[in-house]
Amino acid sequence: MSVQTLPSAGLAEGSRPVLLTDSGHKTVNRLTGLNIGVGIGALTIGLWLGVLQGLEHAGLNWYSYLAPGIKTYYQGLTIHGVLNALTWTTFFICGFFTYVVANSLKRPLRFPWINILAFVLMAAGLLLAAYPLFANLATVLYTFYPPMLADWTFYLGLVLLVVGSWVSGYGMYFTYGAWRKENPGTTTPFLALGALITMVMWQIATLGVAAEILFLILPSAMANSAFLVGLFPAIANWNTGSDPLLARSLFWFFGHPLVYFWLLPAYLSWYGMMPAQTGGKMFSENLARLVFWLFLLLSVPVGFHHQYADPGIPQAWKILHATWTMSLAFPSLLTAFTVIASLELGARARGGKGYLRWIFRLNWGDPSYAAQNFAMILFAFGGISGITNASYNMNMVVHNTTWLPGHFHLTVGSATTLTFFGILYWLLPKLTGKKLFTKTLALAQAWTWFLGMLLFANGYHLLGLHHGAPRRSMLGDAPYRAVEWTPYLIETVVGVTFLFISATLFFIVVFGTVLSPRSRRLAQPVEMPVAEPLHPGPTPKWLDTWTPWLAGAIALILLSYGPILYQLVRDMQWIPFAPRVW
Ligand code: HAS
Ligand code: CU
Repeated sequence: MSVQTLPSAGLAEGSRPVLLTDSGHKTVNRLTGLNIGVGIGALTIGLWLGVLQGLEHAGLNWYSYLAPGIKTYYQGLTIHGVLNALTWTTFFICGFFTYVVANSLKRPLRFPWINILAFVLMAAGLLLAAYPLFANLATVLYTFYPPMLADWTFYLGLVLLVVGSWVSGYGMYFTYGAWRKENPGTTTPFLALGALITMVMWQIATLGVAAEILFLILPSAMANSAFLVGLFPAIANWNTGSDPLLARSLFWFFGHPLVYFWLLPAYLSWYGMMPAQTGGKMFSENLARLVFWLFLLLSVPVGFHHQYADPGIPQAWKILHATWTMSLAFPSLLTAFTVIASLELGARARGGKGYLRWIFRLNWGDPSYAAQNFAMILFAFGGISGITNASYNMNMVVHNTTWLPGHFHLTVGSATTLTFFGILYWLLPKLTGKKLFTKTLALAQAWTWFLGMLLFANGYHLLGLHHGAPRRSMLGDAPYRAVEWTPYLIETVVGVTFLFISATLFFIVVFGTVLSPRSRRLAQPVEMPVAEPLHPGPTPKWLDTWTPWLAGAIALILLSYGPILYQLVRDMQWIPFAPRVW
């Protein structure tokens, strides 16, 4: 049995050294595998529906042949959004972070049952939400704006998914608390710190959607259920309608930091792991810590940049949120420069020369590395379109056009998802103890995703910008379709074809690895890549202290949301939910 001990330095008096034993590893690995396995299952269906949407936009409405259970484009679109954007990401992140926290603190989970409970809650939530989605009882898109109303099981499923992810975070906080007690005065390892900050930010962010669902939607949804009213007649009175503006505001209180919940695990890997995969070092570990703290501080109070076009939110609040949004681009710009510097260190150590020629010396032959580097390049474009969205007057041009799906396929669909694929290309061999099924196909997967997303997103961006083609709409044979759209739609369909090939390669690599025979066991176990800092040195106390950052985050939220939410609640206008529109 292999046993690792923590360095004894810094052990609290009276506390015992904690061993990360084989069994501790096993629990963490199993939990990680379970979470990621469910995430990949959701992604499989979600990606398939994405392909069908792409085909529909090219005039090939093939749902009835290729997804017979799916009745309409909009049902497919809802399932695509919920499974890819909400489910794949949340399961992957909870699994990955459980792994990162335990391995970075070199400590077993403090209370493994909490993380097991978290998984059970999330899986139950997913099953519950899947029923109305596939039964066409919840075709309300992944943003589920009132006054559309889905079956109550959809909302309850989402609540369980979110609560499960909170519980997963609690498992991590307890583990951190135990580590902290055993290691007073020791700086929190960067990887664990980044994961914990992300989970705390998520905890705050999800309060918005929890309030929205629990107070403004779920009671009416339950009152609309003949089954529930039959059981408990009194709840029929709960059908009070909703206030769409307040509901949207609470949704976007959550909806924007949601995108950083997707992005920060990728940043964690870009900062703290990727440099090690190309022989580099962290250009500045302290700066990486600062970036994560800035995200805790600024991720939430910016939600109105999704509501620039909403009447009822006074301009001043939109401008305030626009200002914070621009500040929030700053830590991403810091990331761009410092991560590239960390990678350049590696390329030069591998013999790279010149101003730009060193780029060829990066570890492009390793699928795990290449996938993540492609994700970064795509994110440079996605980030620029994000800043365009955030600029109030330019938003008026692109809002609700296909520019938006262009933007978010470069961000959540690339920066996040392609990075997660890259992470899987080392994590999967680590978890299974087997070699990656085929390195060549994994590399081809990364290339095809990169090319596919470039074409797909470019076509969508330009179609939205030049022609105002609407998002969330069938475009294939829409009466408002113009001939000028055709070249862009062809470009996107070529992109979708690449993406389809890429997704197929991904599943071949994943299932091939998991199902491959024991003879493919690795001689040496894979280790989690951990980048060393270029200048190891003491970390300033303020970069390893929660109180000022948390207090700052709460103060900014109160300032940027407090008065306006008070006003929206005070002036609430209940309107009845719409009859089913699908
Ligand atoms: Fe966004 C809408 C603004 C980032 C996701 N966004 C969305 C929606 C989604 C989404 C899903 O202000 C649609 C929601 C819906 O359904 O309605 N977004 C921003 C801004 C940023 C941003 C300012 N978004 C993201 C990320 C997402 C995401 C990250 C997911 C993961 N977004 C908006 C706005 C809207 C919006 C408005 C509403 C629009 C509307 O009208 O409805 C910023 O965080 C972006 C900052 C990023 C950068 C880029 C840094 C670059 C890096 C890589 C460098 C690498 C290089 C390559 C150069 C400034 C870190 C190196 C190469 C080598 C070889 C070494
Ligand atoms: Cu946003």
